Amino acid sequence: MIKKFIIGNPIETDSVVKEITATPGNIPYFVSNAGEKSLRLSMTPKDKVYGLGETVRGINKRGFKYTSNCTDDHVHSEDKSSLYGAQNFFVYWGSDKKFGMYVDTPGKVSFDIGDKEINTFEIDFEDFDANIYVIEGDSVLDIVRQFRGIIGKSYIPPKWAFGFGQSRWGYMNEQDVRDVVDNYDELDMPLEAVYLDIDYMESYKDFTVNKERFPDFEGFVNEMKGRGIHLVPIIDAGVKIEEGYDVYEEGVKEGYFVKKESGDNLVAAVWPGRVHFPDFLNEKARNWFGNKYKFLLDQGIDGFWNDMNEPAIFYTEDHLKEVFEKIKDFEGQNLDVLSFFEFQGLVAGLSNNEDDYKRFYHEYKGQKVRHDKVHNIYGYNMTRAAGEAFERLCPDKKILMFSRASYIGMHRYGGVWTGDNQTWWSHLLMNIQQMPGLNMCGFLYCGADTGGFWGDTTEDLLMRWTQFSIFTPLFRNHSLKDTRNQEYYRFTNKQDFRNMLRLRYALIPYLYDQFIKAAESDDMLFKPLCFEYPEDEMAYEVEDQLFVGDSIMVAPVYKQNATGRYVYLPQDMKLVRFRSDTDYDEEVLEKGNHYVKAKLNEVLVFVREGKKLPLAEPANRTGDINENSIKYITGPHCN
Ligand code: MIG
Repeated sequence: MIKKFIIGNPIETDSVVKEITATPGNIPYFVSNAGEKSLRLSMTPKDKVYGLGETVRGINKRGFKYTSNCTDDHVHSEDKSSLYGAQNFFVYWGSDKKFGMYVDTPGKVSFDIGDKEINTFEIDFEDFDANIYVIEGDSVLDIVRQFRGIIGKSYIPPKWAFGFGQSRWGYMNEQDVRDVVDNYDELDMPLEAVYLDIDYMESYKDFTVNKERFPDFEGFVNEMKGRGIHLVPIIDAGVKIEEGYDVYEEGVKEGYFVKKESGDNLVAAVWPGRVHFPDFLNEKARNWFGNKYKFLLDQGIDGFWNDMNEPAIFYTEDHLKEVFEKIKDFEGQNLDVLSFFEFQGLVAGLSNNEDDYKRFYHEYKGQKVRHDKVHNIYGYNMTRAAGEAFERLCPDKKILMFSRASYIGMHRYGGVWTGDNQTWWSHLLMNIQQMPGLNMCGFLYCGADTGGFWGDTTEDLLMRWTQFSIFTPLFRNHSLKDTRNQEYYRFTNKQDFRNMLRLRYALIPYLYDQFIKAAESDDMLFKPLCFEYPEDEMAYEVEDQLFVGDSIMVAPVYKQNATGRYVYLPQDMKLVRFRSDTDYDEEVLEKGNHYVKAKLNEVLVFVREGKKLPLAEPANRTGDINENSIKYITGPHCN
């Protein structure tokens, strides 16, 4: 059962697609305090809170404050309240209170779940305006299903998007890309896609291709297609200011860019230097920008990733001017403890500055709205622009699309990747723990930069990370320019990596099938143990194992130098220790705790009681997997 409550005068986000009549009166469970712009609830120590999408820390969100405020911050340490996404849905699973809540507001909102006061859950609003949906149900999964039922079906990518994608910021030209494909092919390693980062563009201009680096782009796309490889270019939110550049000129002429109070287009800077930001909230601008993807679609491109759409801002021209002015005052002075840090902060504070988000306006649903009031739906609407355009331009074809910034509602148009992580073991664990929260909020097609984006990866970290990523719908190895190259063929144990890639391809029929089922039935692909075993006290303790679909549980090794790990089985299961799709040992283990060995080249999968895991004979491309080759590994008590 779902009830809607309205606080103040909310700005609509189009995230809920089902018409629900608002119930007058107070929001249940919480005490509302309009003066403090907050909702407050007393928790008992055993109560649990799940959800909130892509956030730091564990699966049970208690013990920290999370702020929905799409942020370009690449240091996802556990003290960070805001990452790239804003997904305001959670399930409260307490001893006497059990409910789900979706706080639909496009501005900033914080969920303090026992941070300031250990047993108090406080939702703090920047503006006390929101549509609140309260959902009652029999179980966490039932509440999730009901919630997903009102936000519309999750995006389904083409099947090839379950193949493996190699990426790196630093592939400069077609030869770099060709080399990657050659290397994978030579070692007979599966590969499906190569990602094109900003260097494919001409001067970082969206919907252009650098002619020197890719002299015949369409020909190159076809050459790759002939080899079964998809090229997936990046698209950035900012549009370069440059005379003669059609996207810039049309946007100016039609008034499609975001504007300052004065009515002038906002001048901000990102990769190309000065840019304007398209007003994705304006329906006309959204249609216009969406149609621009045609430039690449027409050349055979069938997948994209949308970046920098929080939006990330290096600086705004106005703020930069102010800083240059202020800096003069510091010249020739004795910079002491206070003045030095103030001076340093002037420049450091230029990028992604909160005040800059108050300098510009959108034309949203016929109203002029200041950006900070709708900040969290900007990236969502960029991806919506693309998704809606694909429906117009190529209704019969599925296009791969995922985004960095997100808000609930965007899950209908694309997936997400979790942005710039680090080459840290803790970020492998974070990747594992973020998946259920994302799934709860409708984001099924997701994954992280396997191996870590910032910093130099190590072979063992990449191996363990890969052993988890072979289960995530988006499986991409991506890294930052000038860090250690981390394509799989660069390492000592190439055969082990090849085996893991082949295992992924053996699993694709299962994963895709389970994905489609989850999308169609508003279910989750990755489930924490306690969602399926709510009566099992121990299951609530386990935050590093997940069910993947109906048949299996994974227990990734995410610690440096570990040669095994403790695993909790909520029921009898069959352990399958995979070294490759054909080389594995099996053992039935009883419900309870076990220490399970896993060498660096071994991945642990547990087949559930009464279930079967289908494994296909792998191929190097998704389209070459022969579904008739499927064999089954059966769980215990399976007939
Ligand atoms: O801030 O396009 O998260 O994946 O390689 C850097 C360059 C801009 C950020 C993305 C990252 C991508 C990078 N981009």
